[in-house]
Amino acid sequence: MVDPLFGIAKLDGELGGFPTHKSVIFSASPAVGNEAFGYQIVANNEKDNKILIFLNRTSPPAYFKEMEEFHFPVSKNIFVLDAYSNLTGIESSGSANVIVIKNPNDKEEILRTLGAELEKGYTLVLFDSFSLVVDTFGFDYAISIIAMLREKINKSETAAALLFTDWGYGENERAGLMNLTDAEVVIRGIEKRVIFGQYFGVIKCKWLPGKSFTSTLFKVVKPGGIKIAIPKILVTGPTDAGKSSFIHSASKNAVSVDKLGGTIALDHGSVDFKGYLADLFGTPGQERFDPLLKLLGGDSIGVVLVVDCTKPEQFPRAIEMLRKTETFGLPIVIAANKADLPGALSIDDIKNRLHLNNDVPITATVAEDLSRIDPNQPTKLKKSGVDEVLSTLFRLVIEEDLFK
Ligand SMILES: Nc1nc2c(ncn2[C@@H]2O[C@H](COP(=O)(O)OP(=O)(O)OP(=O)(O)O)[C@@H](O)[C@H]2O)c(=O)[nH]1
Ligand SMILES: [Mg+2]
Repeated sequence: MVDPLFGIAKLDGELGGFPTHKSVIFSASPAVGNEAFGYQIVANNEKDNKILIFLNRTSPPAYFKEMEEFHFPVSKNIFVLDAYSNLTGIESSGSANVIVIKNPNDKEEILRTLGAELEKGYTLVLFDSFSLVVDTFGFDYAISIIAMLREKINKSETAAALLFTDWGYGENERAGLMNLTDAEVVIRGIEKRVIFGQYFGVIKCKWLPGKSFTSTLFKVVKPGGIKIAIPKILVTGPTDAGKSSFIHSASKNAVSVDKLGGTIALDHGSVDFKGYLADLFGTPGQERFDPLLKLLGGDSIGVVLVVDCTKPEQFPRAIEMLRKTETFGLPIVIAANKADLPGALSIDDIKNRLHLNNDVPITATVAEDLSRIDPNQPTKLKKSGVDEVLSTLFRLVIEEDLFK
């Protein structure tokens, strides 16, 4: 077995993976779904872990169909304890990997069957859904299930995830339940008449006492699963530094409003990279468009400052643009672009001449505009450092807490 992961970089980073002997509850407000967290965890561990899904929310075939819609593999390492089918009268799939509860209303049978299964060497157990256990049988029974689960995972190499929808239960009962789990991740919607965004954040982790955590926007996409959503990254810098090229290199579907090779309005590109979805907005570089800078900078949550590393005379202009976009103070990464050209300055040289804080990351990049390369002509695509700039910036951005 390989230690389980959440399969969501932010959670794996903050919690150090999904340690065995631990239970993590995902509590979602009713308006947002939490099922995708289960699919994500299952999909990221099916290769190296033996997984048991306690399923009372839907039927095993419906569950696997949903996995396929995410393009997640359904392997023989995934077992389902089916506490659903016999409620509906629909026969369970009968597959070797499905263990059927004869009477899903019989809490003794559930406790007994689950207890027996938990002796069978599963390394990961998922409850989908634990709040349905509470709704059907009450808090006392749910607590007895967690107590049994804790006892079993304490003495075996098992980790457990519980999906929970928070239907406004009593504070004391809820707290009693949460206290029995090792970590709690809340999943919430940003609501204003409609839900226009979702975020999650760890609010408790017993194995990392004293550590503080931040909340993160996310999207659920099919195929793909849970992606960290970064709504707006600003890409700015002097004329011709390579901002439009950077955005085209970083994203598959970028568009630019250009005239005679220079940007006159903006660039936009969507990035799907390492579990992140981000929207990049590029500014023009020419001074005559400066009135646009503040507008384009608004609502950004991170900045890429692109400079041409053969043109230090433009560096004061780069700093002026940062000021005019009113983005000082946001996480920022410098793309020291055109690093392939003769006369490119060293990273240290650029740092000194830009007079920026020493801890601002700088990466040498080559970002030739791939969209301008004739697809019919054989050519060597030049691109380097672009992904590194993105991953550094994404890491800085998600360390900031948007919701505190
Ligand atoms: N050699 C080299 N050329 C580059 C690189 N990045 C961009 N270029 C070239 O530099 C020129 C300017 O690139 P753009 O991406 O249009 O620059 P920009 O910053 O968007 O320019 P404005 O929008 O006018 O401010 C183009 O001809 C690009 O092909 C690079 O890394 N190396
Ligand atoms: Mg441009």
